[in-house]
Amino acid sequence: MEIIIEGATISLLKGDITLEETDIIVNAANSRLAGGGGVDGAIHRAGGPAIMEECRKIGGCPTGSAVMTTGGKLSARFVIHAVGPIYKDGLHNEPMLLESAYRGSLKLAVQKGVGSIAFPSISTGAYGYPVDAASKIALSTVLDFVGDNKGSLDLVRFVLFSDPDYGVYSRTLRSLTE
Ligand code: AR6
Repeated sequence: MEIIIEGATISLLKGDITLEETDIIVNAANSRLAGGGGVDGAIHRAGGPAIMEECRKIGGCPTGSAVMTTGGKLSARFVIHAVGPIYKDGLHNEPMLLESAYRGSLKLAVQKGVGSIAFPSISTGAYGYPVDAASKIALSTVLDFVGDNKGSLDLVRFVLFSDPDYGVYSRTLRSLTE
């Protein structure tokens, strides 16, 4: 599914984000930038050790923030490591922290002057954020950002790892743009 807003394409795909050819792919990292399972494990495996070397130098990243490294062997030139919240009950600042992880990533991409960025569904795997609520935050943050930063990004893509997640993101995008 794809829509164009203010000249920027917002696209949803089902697939493996490590294969994306956008300038940047975003990793759902932890605050120690220590690597792990899920999309984090997949990105480090596919991108090779150069990514972890830079993560070690950076040292860490607070929840709700994002940092950038090389893309190593990936097609993407850069990886943004965004740290989403661990979901408890929705009453511990989780929505604000998730929005801030997305917004911080988008700002870094614009600062770098690149045109395209791909996100996974941050926090909805090991960190337990309900995907419906997370999709609303993810997509509304992106839509707000491209509206406020016209001409800065050509393509913002979400790469969803399952059919159900793709379905949820599609419904949310439709409901936010109708
Ligand atoms: N491409 C796209 N999406 C993927 C891929 C992939 N190759 N692999 C998994 N996903 P998670 P989190 C989806 O757990 O919830 C790690 O250990 C997955 O199905 O990767 O933010 C980190 O080190 C889910 O929809 O990230 C942290 O400690 C989404 O990516 C912690 O997990 C996010 O799931 C972060 O947890």
